[in-house]
Amino acid sequence: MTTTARAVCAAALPILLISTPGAAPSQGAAARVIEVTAERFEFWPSEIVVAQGEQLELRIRSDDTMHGFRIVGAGTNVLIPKRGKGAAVVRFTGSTPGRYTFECSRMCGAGHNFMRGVLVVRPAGGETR
Ligand SMILES: [Cu+2]
Repeated sequence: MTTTARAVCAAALPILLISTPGAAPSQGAAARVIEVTAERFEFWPSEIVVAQGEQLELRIRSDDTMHGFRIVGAGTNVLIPKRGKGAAVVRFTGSTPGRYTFECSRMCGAGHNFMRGVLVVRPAGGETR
């Protein structure tokens, strides 16, 4: 089965800038893909951890109705089609370490305001080797 609707948002974020640090110019600069499920009233996983400079591609699907996915303060806001109608794809590079809240941006019911999670950008070189 393939996705029917695919909203691709190559997010240009003030906080999570799309930038490739002048290293690895290899063609294999593939983003790490994380499948995210949205359903009343939560995202799973609700915590997404990315290393600073790492490229990430979130493929967000709904398990029920339409939802939204917004990264607070970052300008990212996409619509997640309802179950079976495909995924919303958000790509970005975590350029600035920190914790960023993401939340549902489309009213989906009584628990809408609690539908959120956190995106953690870990500083590079913090705990390697
Ligand atoms: Cu909602």
